[in-house]
Amino acid sequence: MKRTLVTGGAGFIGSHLVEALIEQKRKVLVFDNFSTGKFENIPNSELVHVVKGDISDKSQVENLFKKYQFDTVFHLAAVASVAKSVENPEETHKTNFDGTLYLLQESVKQGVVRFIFASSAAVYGDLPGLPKKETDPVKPLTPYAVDKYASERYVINAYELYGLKTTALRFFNVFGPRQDPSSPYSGVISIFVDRVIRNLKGEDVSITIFGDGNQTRDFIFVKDVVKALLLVERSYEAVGKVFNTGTGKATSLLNLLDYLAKIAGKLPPIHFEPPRKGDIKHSLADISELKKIGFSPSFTVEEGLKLLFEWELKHKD
Ligand code: NAD
Ligand code: UD2
Repeated sequence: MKRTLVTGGAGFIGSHLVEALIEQKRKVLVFDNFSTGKFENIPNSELVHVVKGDISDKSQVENLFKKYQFDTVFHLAAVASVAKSVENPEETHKTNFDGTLYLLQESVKQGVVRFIFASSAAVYGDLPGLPKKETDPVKPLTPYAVDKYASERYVINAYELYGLKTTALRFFNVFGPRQDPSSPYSGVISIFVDRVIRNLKGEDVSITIFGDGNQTRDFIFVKDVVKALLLVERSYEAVGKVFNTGTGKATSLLNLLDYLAKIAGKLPPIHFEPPRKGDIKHSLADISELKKIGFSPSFTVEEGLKLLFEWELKHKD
């Protein structure tokens, strides 16, 4: 039986994908350098084999494909922090662009069946017009977004040029268990839930809202992202295409806090600060293309928040 490769499988989203693949009784290989991923994120199962390695090292990627045969490659490994990509564009480019190219080349050579790439809504930048359609113009504003967009084009073109059956998903704002709340640039939901729980446990913490709190995002629960990844893998219509991956619904930060107050019963003090430089006010996906091939999200933001809150309560000491 061939294995399914998950690059970045020790990370936030990757580890949820690995969990779902195990449920399908598939043999999984996680390739990860553990820069932000954690070993304990990976489900403990005899179906999972973990190889520590770096996608930006061409010979390591070549050796991986020499040693193992893959049916599908889910390529999620990346320096996922936009702030890091701005600080260190050369280093992050090696992972976020070169790494994608090496994986594509080896996948073509080996003849893998499907190649799915984790792109980002960041490719749209700050151009006006909502909700975003896949055919809308892009404006990648950071090294992270430029590398995602360039990788996406290489991924999609690999179908026409070499016959590799590829798909790219532009994830919007993903949230859920195992998202790291430790940086000020972590996903806002991971930060809010962390503060709410620490406050409940008696710590002296507060929540900061940059701007007026009316900014909106298309927050998607991580299990729905996994659902989309597995759906496009099975869909012939998804081959050679890019899909927005969100819920198609906008939620403001103030909405999030209302939900959390209901779920937790109590919120920490809230401070308002000026909007962050470069922040966009609204972001929203048009998901009609993904819907056409059978996608519908299973979780509302409120349901996802409740699950995340309960998970964090159990796992935070
Ligand atoms: P994450 O940081 O938790 O996961 C990334 C994983 O890649 C980590 O396990 C890390 O150790 C690994 N990695 C990094 N560089 C590597 C390298 N050179 N070689 C091997 N492994 C390497 O981030 P995440 O939020 O789970 O993101 C997963 C993917 O989804 C990324 O490609 C990210 O850009 C994309 N994405 C995420 C979001 C979001 O809201 N979280 C939004 C849009 C796109
Ligand atoms: C996401 C990405 C970012 C970049 C951007 C491109 C994440 C975590 N961030 O940023 O890297 O790709 O999309 O458009 O994937 N906020 C607060 N208080 C906090 C933290 C955040 O008010 O403690 C605000 C923040 O200023 C923003 C909103 O919450 O207005 C959402 O922030 P985010 O970083 O979760 O997501 P986003 O879409 O701004």
